[in-house]
Amino acid sequence: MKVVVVVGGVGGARFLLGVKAALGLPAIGPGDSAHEITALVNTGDDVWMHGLRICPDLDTCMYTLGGGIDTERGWGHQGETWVVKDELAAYGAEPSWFGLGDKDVATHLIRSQMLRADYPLSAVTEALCDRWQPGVRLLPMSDDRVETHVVIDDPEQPEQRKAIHFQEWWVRYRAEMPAHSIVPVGADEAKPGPGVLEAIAEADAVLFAPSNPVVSVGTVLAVPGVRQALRKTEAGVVGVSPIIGGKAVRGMADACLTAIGVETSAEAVGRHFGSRHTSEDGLLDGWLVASGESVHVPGVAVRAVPLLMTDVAATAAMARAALELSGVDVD
Ligand code: FO1
Repeated sequence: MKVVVVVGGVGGARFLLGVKAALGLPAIGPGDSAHEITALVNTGDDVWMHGLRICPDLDTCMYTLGGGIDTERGWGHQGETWVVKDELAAYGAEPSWFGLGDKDVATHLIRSQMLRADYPLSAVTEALCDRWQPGVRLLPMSDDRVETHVVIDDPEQPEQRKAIHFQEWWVRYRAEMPAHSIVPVGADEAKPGPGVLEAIAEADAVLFAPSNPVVSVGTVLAVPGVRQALRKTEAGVVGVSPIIGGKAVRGMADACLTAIGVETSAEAVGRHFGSRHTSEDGLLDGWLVASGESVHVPGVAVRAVPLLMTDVAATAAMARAALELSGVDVD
């Protein structure tokens, strides 16, 4: 079976552990199975810092599925140290608010070196995954530069507005400054990465992980051609709500939803993605919401199941429910 999952960072990586388990693969590391899982990963969070290209969502998926992640933080290596970060701060090198881990620096050095040698991000990711063996194919949504910027009131001149990189809004300001708009800069000129459209066309099932519907799933959908491929594929397309009981499970999906004028509820997000069959730009056939919630999304089959990814078994049950809702039967 070919399963495609649209993912962002922490939530997406955790969901992929469950998709692997649901298909009989070990959650961590490679496994031999007739099933093929392809993750279409958001690259809008990517950023140049201290001369290094950082790809948070690709790295979070790679480390989580390869067994290197710090499960507490949800990003970066376990057993990480911060000597380089402290040395940079001693030089007064900005930004000092971003947590650059020593082990992480090795990943960024390899990636930055390869990018400077004109390898595309997809080839870089493949090379890095050679070591980590995530057991799923991690495809950047695009090899072209797309960076999510957030328009806020300028802290220095409140009556002015300014755009800052998503990482600054998210990490430095904890998304506490209201976002007037969220813009995937470069998306219009970006092309889908190698294999992205083919994976969607050949899929037996396409799932939207419970990632941030705006800056993660939304950014992947902003790459020209992706929405059309999703509307055309034979596969059932099923999303998993990242909102439970009107709250974002983690991260700041609520701050992002407010920025685009969508209410923070499973129903509003489901309607935001829309129905593939009864609207001309909708994407969903099915929408998985949390037990006990009564959600109606016109033209979309809604199912309520436990949605908290408390451990791999719970996540595998969610993944199985999503796959069933998409029309495939998981043995
Ligand atoms: N998130 C933080 O909240 N603080 C950090 O200092 C931080 C550093 C960092 C370094 C590398 C990396 O791959 C991710 C990092 N993240 C950090 C997480 C990242 O900002 C977010 O997880 C994603 O961008 C959102 O999906």
